Order: sequence, then structure tokens, then C-alpha cells
Amino acid sequence: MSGLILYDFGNSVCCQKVRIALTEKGLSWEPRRVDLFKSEQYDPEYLKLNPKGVVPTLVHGGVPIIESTLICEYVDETFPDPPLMPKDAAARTRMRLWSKFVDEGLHDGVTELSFSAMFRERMRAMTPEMRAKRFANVGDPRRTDRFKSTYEYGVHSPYVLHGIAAYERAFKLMEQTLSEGGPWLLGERPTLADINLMPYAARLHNLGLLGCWTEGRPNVERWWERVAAWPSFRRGLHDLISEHELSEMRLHGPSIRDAVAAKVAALRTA
Ligand SMILES: N[C@@H](CCC(=O)N[C@@H](CS)C(=O)NCC(=O)O)C(=O)O
Repeated sequence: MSGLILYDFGNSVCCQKVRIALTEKGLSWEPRRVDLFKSEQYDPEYLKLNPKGVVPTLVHGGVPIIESTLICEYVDETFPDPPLMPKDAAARTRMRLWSKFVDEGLHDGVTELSFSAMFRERMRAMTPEMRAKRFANVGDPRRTDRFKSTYEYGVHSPYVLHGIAAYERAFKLMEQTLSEGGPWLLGERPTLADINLMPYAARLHNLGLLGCWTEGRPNVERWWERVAAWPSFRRGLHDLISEHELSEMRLHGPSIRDAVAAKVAALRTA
């Protein structure tokens, strides 16, 4: 047994990153579900492990590790085979630049896009008390502002546009990078650069939105096809999405597609 416990929640993108990395390492883990829609992430016992009140948290040998990008690096350093980070220091910084794209833009972007397409509906169905608790957060007023804005304005929230623009910057650079090398972002082998991006592309795909960015970007399209067929992606992400989650994404994604496509097109011609 690897002695790993993963606090996670079904379709959470940052949990999916960690699951793909663990799967590629051939590791098993004990899953502990934290239901975000029941605000279990704010449970005082959970906050002792993850004071940010978010998933995932990996506990290894009793030590909690938080932040999915850091968790993936921890997993790679602790369980070296197969390596998921380049040995060369300069290449490692290139890998981390892709992680920064995710942590500094795509993550908030995917949250707002998903929220505007489907979680907004779920929140409408909550009691006012449950909704207030969900908005309350743990000491991060920026997150509360984003939540409230997207709840109110949906796909027309400025925060959704920020997310769309973050994706546009990432996919533009991916196209250029892959056209100069490939087939993976850092060359012949998948690294954490690819793994960290996979759930963020997969979510757009499942919402039926990925084409808004990949059309006219053949290298990114090929990268996505390669990802979709990669066994650790299939076992660590695809196979763990329930039919209900999949159908929810497929049902609600198209409701924002035209608005998203128009915003991407405006950015691409700007
Ligand atoms: N930077 C953090 C972000 C974690 C995060 O935002 N997780 C989401 C799920 S993907 C979450 O737990 N959200 C809690 C909430 O919605 O209240 C990481 O990468 O671990």
C-alpha cells in the first residue's frame, strides 16, 4: 500500500490533475469524499488539513500536502518512476510556466465557465441559507466576489471573460510550442505540464466548448486527441466521471456556447 489518502470531489479539475499523476505512477490511494455542495470543505476538521477550504488534499504518512500543482510535484519527487518532471533545470522552469498558466488563470476560468453553465442552476435550487454558506468562503473575498458575480450575471460576468482570455493566451502559446516540437508540450514524453492542463481541456471538451479555442489550431487538436487516448488520462479522469456528471456537462455546456464563441472570436481578432 502506498499510504496515500486523497481528499477529493468527483468532477473537480484540480483533483483530476492529482489522480492522473497518481495513476501514471501506478499508485493506489484511499479516496475521502469532500462534498463541496454540502460545504464539507469548511468543516473545522477538514480546515485543519487544508486551511484554504478547498480540495484536493493529499495525506501521505500523516502529513497533509495541499495545492494540486505542489501535490503533483510532491508525488513525482516521492515516487520517481516514471518521471513526470524534466531533469534539466531550464526545462523544469518551462514545465512550471505551464503550471502557472493553470494556477494564475485557467483554474479561475474553468470555475467561472462551469459555474455559469451548470453550477449556477444547482445553486439556484439551494435554500438561501445553504447559498449564503457557499458564498461565505474562507477569508478570500476575491473568490466570494467571483462567485457572486457569476451567480448574478452568468456567462456575461467579467470574471468569465477573464477566464476565456486566460484560455486564449494558453492555447495560443500551446499551438506555437507544439508546432515547434511536440508531440507533448516538452517533447517526447508527457510531463506535469501536460497533466496539469489535461483536466482544464477535458472540462471544456465535456461542456462542448473546446472547439471555440482549438478550431484553426491543428497542433492543439492533435495534442488533445493524444491526451484523450492516453491510458492514465482515461483511468485517472475519464473513467472516474459518472454518467450523471457527464450528462450534466453535456446538457448545460451548449447553453453558453454561442456567447463563449463570440467572446473567443473577439479576442482572436483583437
Ligand atoms: N489552487 C488550488 C485550487 C483548489 C480549488 O479551488 N479547488 C476547488 C475544486 S477544483 C474547490 O475545492 N473549491 C471549493 C469551493 O468551491 O468552495 C489547487 O490547485 O489545489
